[in-house]
Amino acid sequence: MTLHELQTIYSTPFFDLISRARAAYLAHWKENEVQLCTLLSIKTGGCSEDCGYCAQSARYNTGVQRETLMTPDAVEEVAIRAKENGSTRFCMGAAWKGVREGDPRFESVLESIRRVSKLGMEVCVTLGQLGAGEARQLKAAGVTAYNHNIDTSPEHYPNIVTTHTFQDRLDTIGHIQDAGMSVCCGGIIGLGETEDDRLKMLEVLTNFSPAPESVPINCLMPMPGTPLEEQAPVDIFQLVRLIATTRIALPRAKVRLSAGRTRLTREAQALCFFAGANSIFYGDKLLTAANPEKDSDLALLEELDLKPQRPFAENCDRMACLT
Ligand code: SAM
Ligand code: DTB
Ligand code: SF4
Repeated sequence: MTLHELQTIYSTPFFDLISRARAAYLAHWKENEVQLCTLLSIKTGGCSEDCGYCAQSARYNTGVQRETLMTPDAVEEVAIRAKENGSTRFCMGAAWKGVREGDPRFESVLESIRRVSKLGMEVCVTLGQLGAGEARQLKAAGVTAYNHNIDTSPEHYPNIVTTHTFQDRLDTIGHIQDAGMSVCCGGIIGLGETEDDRLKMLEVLTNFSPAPESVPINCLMPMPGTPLEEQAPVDIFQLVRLIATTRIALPRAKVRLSAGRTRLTREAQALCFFAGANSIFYGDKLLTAANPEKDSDLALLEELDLKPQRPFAENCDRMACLT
């Protein structure tokens, strides 16, 4: 899609926009379901990169304690509990610039992936930059989707990160696609970007081939000690418009209402679900930041008559099961 097409959708009168997004959702998704994904930080803090929003960058004093890589046994234990709690997707994140074939830490992550994939959940990892060889090994180990966000528009990206480029992100995404993994790619809003920057980000996502399987939309959680700690919260109607536009532009993608839900009311989240969000991170911690309590999320879904998505093995008409 072009920027102009996205601007036209985004600026539709609000209720017409969310009605259209709801129709796009109903045309492509059978049930009022929300996927619950568990996120686990398998290696926390001490990252070489300077992403201005991130509490895990070694360049800022954020108070995040560095932790070494979790062992496959420890990861497996958390994954078993996540499955018991109803998660159908398990996402492991590492605060690294990237991964290299032959590095013992990469071998350890491959073993963790093999263990989690045997449990029957979708396996997602976010390990930073990778090349063709690393991507092939991850696919062979059982990765369903690789999360690598473009985060903002190509123009705004250098204002947020200087240690790697927007093109580096696209190159990694190309390797993920070539290896046959699904791409989970989205961004953050609230980084001081314009609404057009958000649509330019969406323009890049809509031109991926194949289209991203999931699109996380994070609202900046301003982390003390980072350059973006003073950023103002995102306007809820701008968030809803962006979700609706994403649902219309990428109707088959899981649109994940990601970081920042602790600052959204129940009513705001209901609007986001109506506008097409159909996935959330479930569990009281994201990587380092807070997320709503499990019980309050389950209560919210129940009040909205939304069901947690069934495990993908029972749900095989979805794109995610085919990958
Ligand atoms: N190091 C890997 C990378 O950069 O892709 C993976 C981990 S990184 C923490 C994953 C994503 O989390 C980022 O791309 C960003 O979209 C999101 N994120 C990180 N810190 C955030 C914050 N403070 N608020 C909102 N989203 C954040
Ligand atoms: C994504 O887009 N959001 C998640 C996941 N992918 C890895 C991470 C959110 C991180 C929020 C900040 C933190 O916990 O430090
Ligand atoms: Fe490192 Fe990823 Fe955080 Fe950037 S977003 S500092 S690459 S962990």
